[in-house]
Amino acid sequence: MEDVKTPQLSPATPITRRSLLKWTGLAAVGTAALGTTGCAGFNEKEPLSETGEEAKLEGEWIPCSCWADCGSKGFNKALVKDGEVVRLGTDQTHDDSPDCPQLRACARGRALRGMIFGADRIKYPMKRKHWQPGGGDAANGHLRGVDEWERISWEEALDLIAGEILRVIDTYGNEGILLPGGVPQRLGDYDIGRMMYIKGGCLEQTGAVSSGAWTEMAKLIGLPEETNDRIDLRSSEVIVLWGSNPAWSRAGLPTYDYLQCKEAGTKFVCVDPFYTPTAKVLTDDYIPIRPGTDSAAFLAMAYVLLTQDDPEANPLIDWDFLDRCCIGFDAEHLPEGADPKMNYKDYVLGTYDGVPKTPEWAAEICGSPAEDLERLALMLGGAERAAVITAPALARTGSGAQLCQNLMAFGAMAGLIGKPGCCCASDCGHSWMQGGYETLLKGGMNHANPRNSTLGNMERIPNPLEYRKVNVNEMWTSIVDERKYIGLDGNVYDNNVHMIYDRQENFLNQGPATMKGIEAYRMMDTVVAQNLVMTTNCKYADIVLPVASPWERYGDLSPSYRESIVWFSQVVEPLFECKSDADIALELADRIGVDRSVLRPVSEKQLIINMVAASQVSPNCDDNWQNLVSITEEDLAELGVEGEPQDGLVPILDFKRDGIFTIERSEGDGLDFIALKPFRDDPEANPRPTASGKLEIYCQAAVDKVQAFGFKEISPIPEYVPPVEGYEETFANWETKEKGEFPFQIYSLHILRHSHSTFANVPNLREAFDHPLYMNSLDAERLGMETGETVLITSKWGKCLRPLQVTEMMTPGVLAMGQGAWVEIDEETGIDKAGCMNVLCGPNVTTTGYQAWNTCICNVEKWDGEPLVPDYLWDSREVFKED
Ligand SMILES: Nc1nc2c(c(=O)[nH]1)N[C@H]1C(S)=C(S)[C@@H](COP(=O)(O)OP(=O)(O)OC[C@H]3O[C@@H](n4cnc5c(=O)[nH]c(N)nc54)[C@H](O)[C@@H]3O)O[C@H]1N2
Ligand SMILES: Nc1nc2c(c(=O)[nH]1)N[C@H]1C(S)=C(S)[C@@H](COP(=O)(O)OP(=O)(O)OC[C@H]3O[C@@H](n4cnc5c(=O)[nH]c(N)nc54)[C@H](O)[C@@H]3O)O[C@H]1N2
Ligand SMILES: [Mo]
Repeated sequence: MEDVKTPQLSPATPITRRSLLKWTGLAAVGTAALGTTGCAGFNEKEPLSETGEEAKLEGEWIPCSCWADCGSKGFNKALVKDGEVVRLGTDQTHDDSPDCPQLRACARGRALRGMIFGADRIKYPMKRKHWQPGGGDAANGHLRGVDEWERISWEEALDLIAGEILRVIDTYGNEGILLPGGVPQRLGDYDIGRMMYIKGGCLEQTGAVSSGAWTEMAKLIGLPEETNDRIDLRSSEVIVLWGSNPAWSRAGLPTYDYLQCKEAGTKFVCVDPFYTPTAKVLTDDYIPIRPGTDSAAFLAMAYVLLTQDDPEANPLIDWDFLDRCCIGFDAEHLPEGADPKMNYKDYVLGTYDGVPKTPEWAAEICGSPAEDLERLALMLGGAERAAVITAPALARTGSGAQLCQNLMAFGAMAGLIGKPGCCCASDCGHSWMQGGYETLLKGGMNHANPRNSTLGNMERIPNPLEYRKVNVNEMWTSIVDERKYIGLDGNVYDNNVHMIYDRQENFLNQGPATMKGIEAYRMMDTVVAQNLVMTTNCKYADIVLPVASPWERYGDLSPSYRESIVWFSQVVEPLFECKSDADIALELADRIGVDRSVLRPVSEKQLIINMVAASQVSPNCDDNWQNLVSITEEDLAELGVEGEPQDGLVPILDFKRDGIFTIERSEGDGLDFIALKPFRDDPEANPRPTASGKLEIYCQAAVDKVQAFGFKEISPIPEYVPPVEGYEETFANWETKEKGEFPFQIYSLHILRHSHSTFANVPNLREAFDHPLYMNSLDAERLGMETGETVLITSKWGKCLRPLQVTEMMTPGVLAMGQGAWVEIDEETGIDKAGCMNVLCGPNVTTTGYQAWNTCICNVEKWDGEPLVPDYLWDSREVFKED
């Protein structure tokens, strides 16, 4: 990866013991849990023993896995000695082998100490100096983000928050309180959220995050986000990684698994705007493409198959599958009442619109050479064993809905669905879900597996205002501009939000249009944020509460891979004055008149044990589910919880000690997962959950669904639709190819430095993994720009600075940078110097309301102000410093 690394911009400050202490914040922490520190490295407080054997280290190893919402899911453990974490370790429960690899921790998991004990850790409840309750001028909203902080007591903080909740509900109704956040959350979700639901509801955000358009389209058209599992894929002749960069965004095992495929003879092709680190390791063949234009490429490949297929001499199309398993491919396979002209085949051939979707037609749009698209189509059409695996990134574009349908249509046509070594799917962004939902293990928790939502036996309470959620793309504009939004039920509502309560997310930073978000925050009566560290939403809040991290609580249960599950336990006592989300909710509940026994019928410990007890395993992958853990009366007494004894595969206390359970896999073990195989084999017996039971290349349900959302319209068949802020909009004149005010496309990458905005403050990770703006050398030459210089990026929505990385690995005309940096606005110029991608991304509404970060346009200029200092040298956001 050295060639994509930004050279240092100024000589690095030598790392002294003092500066290391300052960075990790360890020196500042006064609790016994932390103690003194050495300088061997931020994770290694003690040098390895002379022989290097971990076993010789004293202390207790406690499973302490990382909870960040990231694609990796490695396993972490902490060596705790005298109440201090002295070392981090990883999975050693079994020998490492390609078939049954250890779940090694990634760089971010290894940096957990730097975050948990770091300087940005929030220590005490705080109030913004010039904020007063009651709304109006007393809030001094314009000072959010720049005001001073005062330390206050928990009593005062909770009384103020409860008072504001009651006042806002009283004055504006329950929809006066907004709880942002679009990612399914852990236990925290059932605390403040649950409290508000019991209290009559609150306004929440809607709009798919990770999976983009797939979230709705997968159900409507019938193609799940499921690839075949890692061992089956070793039998593929070709795997096309169509915009997928596991070396960065699934930093656990997926790249290693793909290496096993390569070892077994699989050829890799990569289609991506970026010649990624994954492509460098795996691919024999690379095809560039512009963001948001993939549908055009798939249509062109379909054109090649349709025009060159010869069922006898050169079979390229799986006519049998199209006939049995799909609707909408041609005029003979349309649902009743459909316009016979509206079919995929005639659209591809241009029969009615006069535009044949040839490779040359596509090349002009997507920038991929026409001959490459033709070559790839011929490689895939009718292939014995070939897979096209995309990242969800492609569906996080303005034309993501069409992309989903196009991928499915091409895959069905080429015969790549439902067979060993074949699949055509999005890999859904998380290694623990690779191989689909057909896991061999199901944790008894909520969002791990849709087949089990016991939530540790805690009854789910719905939000009474569920039907009117505000779409994330309108969340800030409906406060700042229109004051109206379209609810989930399709009705238009007034935006009445006067209070924002931020919990386990950082959506001001992570949702589109951060600058609009800051404006919206500044218009509020009251903003509360509770977090571990001083994230963006805390910085712009009025009251900030310090939260105990999962290391400081009873622990949590987390799926880790198709065949592994992790249970991690408490490592240290809560730091400073931190409290868990659960305890904060209970104390607020008392103050706002919510019954704490309904809010929290069981303790956190009991809840987790309930989930562990409810976890199940299907070791033979045959739907014969068994309990994961056995429990005896003695175990219950030892754990101090209630429950029933049960039989299971592992004694519960062994699982608690080891923290990880893995089903050993081997080739030919019969546990492979092949997506959609039962459906291909017998579509009548195993229908898809679509209106027709088949894969819907013609999908009326999608038309209806999109209409119900009220933002856009969609065709029933997969077309190419230029997205808002797509390539086409970089031109003032498409015909003459004269560029416009925003001549570049820019898109986000999930980079190794952080998991979204989590870990983005850890200096060691900032230094280890840079965060530049990637630009092709042809563009740089034309603009007279060089690697290392600071450049100014301007979009319709904001401006930010970045050091430039000139590279041949980015498609010309396309720029990219990592997402997740904590926005750092210069109040005088309004320019963000941290490189927060959402300063640039627009709140552009999409078909089904998902977020379209990867279609954004911008300009880039030389910067004549002060050059950026490398961000690992920046001050922390520590508020109350302790010497
Ligand atoms: N290190 C790290 N890993 C993570 C995360 C993190 O924050 N940091 N987040 C995790 C989460 S929650 C998620 S949802 C996943 C997201 O995972 P992904 O969607 O896989 O991640 P991205 O980096 O956005 O995109 C992957 C690849 O798609 C390419 N790409 C982007 N847009 C397009 C396009 O329009 N067309 C084509 N052909 N290619 C495109 C990019 O160049 C990149 O190589 O990552 C997970 N993994
Ligand atoms: N431009 C652009 N933006 C993107 C993306 C992109 O590709 N491009 N990707 C998007 C994707 S896929 C995702 S999933 C989202 C993720 O966006 P978010 O869901 O906002 O995720 P994080 O930024 O990791 O923020 C999680 C926060 O929760 C805090 N936290 C962790 N545990 C606890 C706890 O127990 N209690 C409390 N109170 N707080 C806790 C963490 O410290 C952290 O600040 O970002 C999205 N944003
Ligand atoms: Mo995500």
